[in-house]
Amino acid sequence: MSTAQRAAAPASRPESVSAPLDVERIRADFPILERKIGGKPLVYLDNAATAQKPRAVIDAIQRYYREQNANIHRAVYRLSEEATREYESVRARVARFLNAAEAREIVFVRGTTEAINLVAHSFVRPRLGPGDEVLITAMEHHSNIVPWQIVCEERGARLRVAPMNRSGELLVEEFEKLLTERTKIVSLVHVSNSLGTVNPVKELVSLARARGIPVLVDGAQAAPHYRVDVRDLGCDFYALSGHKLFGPTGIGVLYGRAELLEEMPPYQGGGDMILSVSFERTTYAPIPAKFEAGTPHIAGVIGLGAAIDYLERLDRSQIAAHEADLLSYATERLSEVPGLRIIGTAAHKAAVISFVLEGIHAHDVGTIVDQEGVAIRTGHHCTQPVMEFFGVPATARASFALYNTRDEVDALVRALFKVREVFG
Ligand code: 7TS
Repeated sequence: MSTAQRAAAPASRPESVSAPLDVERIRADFPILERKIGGKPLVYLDNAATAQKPRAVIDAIQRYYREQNANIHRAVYRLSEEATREYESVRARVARFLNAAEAREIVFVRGTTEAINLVAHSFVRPRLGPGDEVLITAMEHHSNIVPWQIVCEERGARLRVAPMNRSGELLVEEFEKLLTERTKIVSLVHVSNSLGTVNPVKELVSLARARGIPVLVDGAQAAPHYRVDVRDLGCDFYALSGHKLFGPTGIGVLYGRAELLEEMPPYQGGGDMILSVSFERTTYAPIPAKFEAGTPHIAGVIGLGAAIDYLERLDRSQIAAHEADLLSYATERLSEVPGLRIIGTAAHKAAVISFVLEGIHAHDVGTIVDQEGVAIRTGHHCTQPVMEFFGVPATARASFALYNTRDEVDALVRALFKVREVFG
């Protein structure tokens, strides 16, 4: 099965999974899950916003600061060499994690947002003229809308939006119709953060690439849950955030095909991204250093490496099966709550459930379930156009990760019945 098919697999595939995920063992790896909130066990269901961190990640960051802290790439002493080696070894591990062809195709950035901005400004902006188009989809996060608006406005280009249906599924035929000789890039989300939709990325990439159009995939919500193979997907760029992948905040990855990264001008100027500097002329370092100006988030990279190692030690298909089970169980249980409507009912969904409770504002829902120790996100989830499409100001959203359990789904449902009680 290809990556895209695997990522798009709607339900658990128990036949392909040897044993269920040992969730209790996994929970023991995440110290924060021992916390109580107002005397009640924390039920953390906001994993799409950020995931919790296993001890391995926390320890790796601490070890770096306690034992290895030095700036990288610029000193001959052992400590700095050690830190440099660690930092660069994570690049190689990320490349393997994404099945990139080479480590130099991995650029460390602050997160998905910065990765998209980098591509918008360095790759697309110079190629964009009046009348040209950038194609996104109707379910993008603001970070995959606004950077394109900025460059389109500056260059007199046009942002086009491929529509979705009322289930939150992309209309592939409409997408295809919007691919023209004017399209300079397609930038689309792999898994929607507010609807949970898993897009058929491999198919969409191949439609665009067949017309010579480069594709960026926003993988912020996909990488934590599915095995991503950038070469199998065939995309030109892939963006992800470390903090959603059980790693630290402030670190993320831009994968870019070497050929394209090499053509691109630097995004920021400064130390570490140059070969030589004079007042007359500066020459740039080869990729990926060209895109990593200044002292990077060394501890973040090391923490990200530990997060990837942690995930690699687990069976990703077991994780996918466990999350699919949580999705179907939660979908079923939530339907018992009177007046609850799920927003986003795509056939291929990740374990993200947005919902509204008739007559009650999402923020009130969030506040009351918090009193029961249940953390869910409420609001527009940085997808205001999605809210507008579904005609709601906001939703409540439960998003699951490998350490969540059916008991936690039950806790959410109990808390929602309390909300109903309070609001009558
Ligand atoms: N793309 C998607 C699909 C996202 O879900 C997010 C963050 C981003 C991009 C931006 O990632 P960042 O790490 O650069 O901020 N999504 C969410 C969310 O759903 N709730 O809080 C942040």
